[in-house]
Amino acid sequence: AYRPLTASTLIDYLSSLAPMQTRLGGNSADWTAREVSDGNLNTVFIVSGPAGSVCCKQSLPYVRVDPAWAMPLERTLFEARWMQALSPAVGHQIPELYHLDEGLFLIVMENLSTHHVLRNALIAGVAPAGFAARIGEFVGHASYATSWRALAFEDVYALRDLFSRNLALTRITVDLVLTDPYRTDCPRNRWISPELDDLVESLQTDSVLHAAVERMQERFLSSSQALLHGDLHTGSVMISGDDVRVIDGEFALYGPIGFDLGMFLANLAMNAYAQPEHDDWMRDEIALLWSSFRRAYLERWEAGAQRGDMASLTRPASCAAERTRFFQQILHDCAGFAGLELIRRTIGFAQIADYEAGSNRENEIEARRRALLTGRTLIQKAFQIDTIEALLDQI
Ligand code: SR1
Ligand code: MG
Repeated sequence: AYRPLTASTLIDYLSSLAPMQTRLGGNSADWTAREVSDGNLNTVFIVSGPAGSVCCKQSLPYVRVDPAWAMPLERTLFEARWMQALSPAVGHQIPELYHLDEGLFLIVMENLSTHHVLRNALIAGVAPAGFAARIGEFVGHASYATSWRALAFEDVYALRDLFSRNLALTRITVDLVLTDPYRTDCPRNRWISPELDDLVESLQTDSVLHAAVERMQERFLSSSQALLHGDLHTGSVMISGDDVRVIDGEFALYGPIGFDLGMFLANLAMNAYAQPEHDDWMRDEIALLWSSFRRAYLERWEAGAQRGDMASLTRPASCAAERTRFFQQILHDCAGFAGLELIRRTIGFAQIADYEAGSNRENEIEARRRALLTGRTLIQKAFQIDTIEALLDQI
């Protein structure tokens, strides 16, 4: 039966699992559990023993950072299914899943003990240059492997049906990312200074912008290109040297590939707005994100080892025009969704720590203003942005 675990009840539970006894070693009396919850939704513990350690993540029946907001428990099940669906395609770019308890809504997985959350490493300025190439590869490999190009339509339908039941977290995205920031009557919105009032009001009353947001809502809700991570910001990545891991797949769903790319890209841009000394660095990372994604996806497409119904007629090498169209559409989506992420992380419910890393409040307000203005431009011009250089110019 479900019950929220504490450090000590978690140790009792793990001691009843033979594989955990082997993995942690010794006697359970020698094990320690430390709560390291950091994200908005769940509790996370690291359990260590003489032979090793594991990371345990459990759903709560509410949003961890806002207990008044009730939330169904299923999210850890979707995270486990996401790990299982992707691990053949992306290998160790995600943590290894050791155990899932469907009653406790608990995942036990690899503890990335030497890794740091990328957002924190960026704020501290210690992330190694080039990390975004690994994220581009991850998105390329994950999206190809779960696409209509790689799988028979029956297999895509099965996966898509499974993740189409991820209703509660998809609802969060539809509300928090795609809708709330543009409403004048949403109590979840907040911004740090009256100096932003005019700009926020213009975002919330501009019908031309709202029509462009609606176009992105349509892309998100009606395009099922591949299995997405669904929340790919810099807090969903852990890094240790050149070992870059994508975590927290609980928002997984079928959707447009540009959603994952745009969300990640926007978080790099906001880091540079908050810490202008990172400007050239983040520009390089964004260019790398795109080129690595494109290369990784194309590699798998051209190898053609997996062939689904969408790839049954052509040889990839012979369809350059189709390749160009395909990547251009992803870039359009990427630009539009990056715009939405810039705005929601600046005035919505879930804001980011990067903004507070700047030297003073005036700079923070300026960074937020830049994000809002750029977000609006990207949403409105998304479908005219045909190259990564043009996207970088807008950012
Ligand atoms: C209530 S959850 C708020 C945000 O946290 C998650 O990480 C997602 O980004 C979500 O939008
Ligand atoms: Mg998360």
